[in-house]
Amino acid sequence: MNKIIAICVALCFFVSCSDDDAILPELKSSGLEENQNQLQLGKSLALTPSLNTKDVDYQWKINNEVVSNEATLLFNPDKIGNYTIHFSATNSSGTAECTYDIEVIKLRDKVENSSAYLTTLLEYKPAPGQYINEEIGLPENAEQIVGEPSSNLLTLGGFGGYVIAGFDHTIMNTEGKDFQVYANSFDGSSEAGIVMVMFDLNGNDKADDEWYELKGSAHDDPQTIRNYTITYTNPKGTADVPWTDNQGNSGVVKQNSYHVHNYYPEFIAEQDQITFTGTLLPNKKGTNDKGWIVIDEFDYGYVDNYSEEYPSNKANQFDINWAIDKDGKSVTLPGIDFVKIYTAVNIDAGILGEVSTEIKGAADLSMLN
Ligand SMILES: [Ca+2]
Ligand SMILES: [Ca+2]
Ligand SMILES: [Ca+2]
Repeated sequence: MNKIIAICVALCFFVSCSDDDAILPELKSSGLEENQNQLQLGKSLALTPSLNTKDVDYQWKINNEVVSNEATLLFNPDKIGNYTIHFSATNSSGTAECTYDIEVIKLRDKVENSSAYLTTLLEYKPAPGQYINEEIGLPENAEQIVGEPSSNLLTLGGFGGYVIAGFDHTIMNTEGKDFQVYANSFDGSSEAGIVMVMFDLNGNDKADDEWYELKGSAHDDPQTIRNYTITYTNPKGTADVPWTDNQGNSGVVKQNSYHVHNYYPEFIAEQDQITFTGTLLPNKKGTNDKGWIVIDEFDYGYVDNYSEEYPSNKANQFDINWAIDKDGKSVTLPGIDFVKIYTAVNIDAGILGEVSTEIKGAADLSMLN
């Protein structure tokens, strides 16, 4: 069971009775509303179970420690985590009990000066590509995805190349789409990238929690390959970059005459080989009526993809509810703090070179007009 979506209802019952004169204590309600199993750190929760009698001794325990003998517990935790709260009301006739499971989470709330856009670049590790080691494929350029998007691009190279960046607040998972990623797609040039998202569950402002893939429209396509792995070898010079994958295929990221230099990223730590793993999307390469190479779009759910919402936003929009875990199961996240975007196709587009996702930035939709 996923911790985040754990549905923890209050379990209430009465335990024993005797033939004493006191009224047997009975719970009318737990005092906990539905969907109240999550509490934001810094907020408090008043628990007042309603009983048929006040002629009882109250006891509250938090994680097995007695903390109060009042009728109401003001739960005011100072740490995130999972709490088991136990209530009992006892008199000479018996006991009524109630258990509450509360998950305390920390959201990085929007404040007055919060930015709608990415505020922190955490990692840029592109795969080989024709633009790598030149302007739009250099680490000093990667910072340009922070802040309001400009005309500047960041290329991620071939399959698996990625960038990780963060927002200065938690983007809440609201009804419908929650954030967008800016790119340079146009009709016939969709270079699909997958978005992974992370909620700062441990509340330490660091991207050290779990990544969840956002599933797009090709998720159930039989040609989509999850856990696709590719390894590129550095030719250490101006030459094609060889690759092998875990499907028994091999090939090269081919040199072209427009970009004459090594396509293997010369600024990453791995200077012999680099391996990337992710979900490989189907190859939508074709030719149009003029005979030009085109890469068709997916319906929704990918970056640098000419889907329906793209032309008016110059961006692809995403719903946090599309998140799936590593087994492909849907998860419900309260919000997200970090994104990881990677090129999700392995396509040689001939004269156009390898297909590589480009991005310009990302934004919290709740903060755009
Ligand atoms: Ca949403
Ligand atoms: Ca964290
Ligand atoms: Ca592009």
